[in-house]
Amino acid sequence: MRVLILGGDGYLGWPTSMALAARGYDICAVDNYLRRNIARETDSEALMPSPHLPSRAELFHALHGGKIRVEIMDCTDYRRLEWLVRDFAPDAVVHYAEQPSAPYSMIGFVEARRTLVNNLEATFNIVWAILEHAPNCHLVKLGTMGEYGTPNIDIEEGWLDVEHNGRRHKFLYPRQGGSLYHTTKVLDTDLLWFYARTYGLRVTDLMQGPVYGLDTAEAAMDPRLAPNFHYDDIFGTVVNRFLVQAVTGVPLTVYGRGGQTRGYLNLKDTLQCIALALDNPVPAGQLRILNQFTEQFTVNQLAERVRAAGRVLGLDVRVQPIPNPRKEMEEHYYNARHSGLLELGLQPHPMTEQVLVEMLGRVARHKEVIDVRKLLPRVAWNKP
Ligand code: USQ
Repeated sequence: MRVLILGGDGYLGWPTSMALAARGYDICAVDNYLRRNIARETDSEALMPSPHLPSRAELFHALHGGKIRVEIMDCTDYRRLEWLVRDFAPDAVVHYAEQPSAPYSMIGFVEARRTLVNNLEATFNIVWAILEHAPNCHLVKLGTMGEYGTPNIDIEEGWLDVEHNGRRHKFLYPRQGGSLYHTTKVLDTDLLWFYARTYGLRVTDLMQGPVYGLDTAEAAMDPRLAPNFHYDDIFGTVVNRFLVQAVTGVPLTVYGRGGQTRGYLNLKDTLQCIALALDNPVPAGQLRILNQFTEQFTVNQLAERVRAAGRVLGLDVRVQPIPNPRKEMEEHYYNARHSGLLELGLQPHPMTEQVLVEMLGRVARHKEVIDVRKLLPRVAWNKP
């Protein structure tokens, strides 16, 4: 299979590129280093340095033998993107090429517009490049569980049967993103559904929860192949932040009451989900939505897990709730269906104490370069 990976330098894009190349697929990884640039601009650099994409691809080739073609280009440049789709002729595209940080999208006008323009244009352009140059291609797009928000009813997988005045119709499940970033993903889904039902595009939209982990079969070959690990308030997700706080003795920053429930998954499971989506393409004209997470728990429960794992390593982990910089529900009902990927064959790797202990150990090896000033939130929602 020939797979074009947009956003191939990212936390998910790079491990995905290696994992699919290791399966023998022809891979082309595309990136414009947007995340690296924003990280530099906002003083949010990753904990461990990672070489640029061509160097990582060369290293992977030297150690594994698998080949990853690299194109450094911007997916919002339609002429270059359509040239690449014509030239590479993909069977599938995995689309991660989005500004992925919710806090970044809430800093102010410039950051909100950059998020909106990048995310919507990248999605719009890849849709058109496929329609014009590779119409049978399967588009596998990374969405987010955050598209649904935290409604007071069960969350279905993408669609909801609605009965109204005695008649029934199936609609996209109602969505309400909690940040401008999450809202761009809602808009992406609407675009994809329009192009699927109107032009016959085939799409899988994966609604993913926060991902954790550094450990993949290919990344284990050399530390320079590891996925990037951010712990700051812009790119660091709550799991990474709590691990770094535990190692440095900074109290875990639970935002508000800590009852925020999310669906989490191991990076190894993201790689499985992508492979399962690719190996089971959808017919033309279909938008398949799958909820991509394996376990759901609250921020308080996560803090307790990290505290328990810290005890194993002799760390005295403290928890200190702080005022919530975000506008979100802190206690709420949450029950999201996630059977689609299990039915396709996903074998979950749960967040065991052992998994957390291993991650704490990895982080501890870089303790001396951790900058604790990056640990407190700098971005508040609702402050234009
Ligand atoms: N949180 C804390 N303390 C912290 C950091 C976060 O309590 O120090 C809380 C947040 O308030 C939120 C929850 O933890 O309720 C998750 O926050 P997060 O920063 O881990 O995740 P989020 O901003 O939602 O974004 C991340 C990824 C994004 C992906 C999303 C999936 O950055 O790309 O789409 O997870 S989801 O959360 O399901 O929308």
